Amino acid sequence: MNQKKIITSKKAQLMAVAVIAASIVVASMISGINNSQNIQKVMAEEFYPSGTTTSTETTSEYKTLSADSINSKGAIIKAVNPDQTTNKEFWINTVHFDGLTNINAAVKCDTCPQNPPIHPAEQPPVNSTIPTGGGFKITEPNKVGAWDFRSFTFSPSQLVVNQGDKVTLHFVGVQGAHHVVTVDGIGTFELKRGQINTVSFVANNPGIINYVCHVHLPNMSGQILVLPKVNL
Ligand SMILES: [Cu+2]
Repeated sequence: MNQKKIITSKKAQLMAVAVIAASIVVASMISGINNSQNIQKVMAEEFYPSGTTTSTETTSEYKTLSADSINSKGAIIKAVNPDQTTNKEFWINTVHFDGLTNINAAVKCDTCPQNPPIHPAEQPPVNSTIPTGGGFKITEPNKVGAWDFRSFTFSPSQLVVNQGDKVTLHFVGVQGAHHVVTVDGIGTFELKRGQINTVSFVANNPGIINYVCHVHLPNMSGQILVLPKVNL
């Protein structure tokens, strides 16, 4: 198992623009936010990240703001507790989706015996523009007219953590024989099918940390949104 562990106490400098972008994303994720509130207090309404929380004190991860911190829909607004840091652990699979053009998939070989298609293959799109970078692949129609379209992605590709959390990412090589993954500010590593490569770091700065696969751009990419702590 080719595992790396990268501990870093200082993340790449996240620019102010990233912080602003993060605030916008948070605001868009949460319904009913009163825009007049301090943007620093725009936090989750009973919102919890999708990763595994290893702390036993999950409820203290967020603090309920003062009694007047109720939005127009009556929801209680909570903010990241500045005194609480939590371990967050995520398993990120490398995935590709295949769009096959007939139900009984054809063999991708013109000289091989073919499975009889259950229905005729769809016609390939005319003048389809596919981004370069390796993340998309279209297989031309074979002798029975079958073709397919492939799209690579990370699953999950959107993560949310709190500033100060210790974040552990396990990248799992499932589909796609070979990936070269960079987690911004953390490092770059190769990932092959059957490997799990782990990186750990402390999310010191609010903002966005991107992770990408250089072999499958532009669609094999993800973001870690680091929510800012607030002074209550
Ligand atoms: Cu890849």
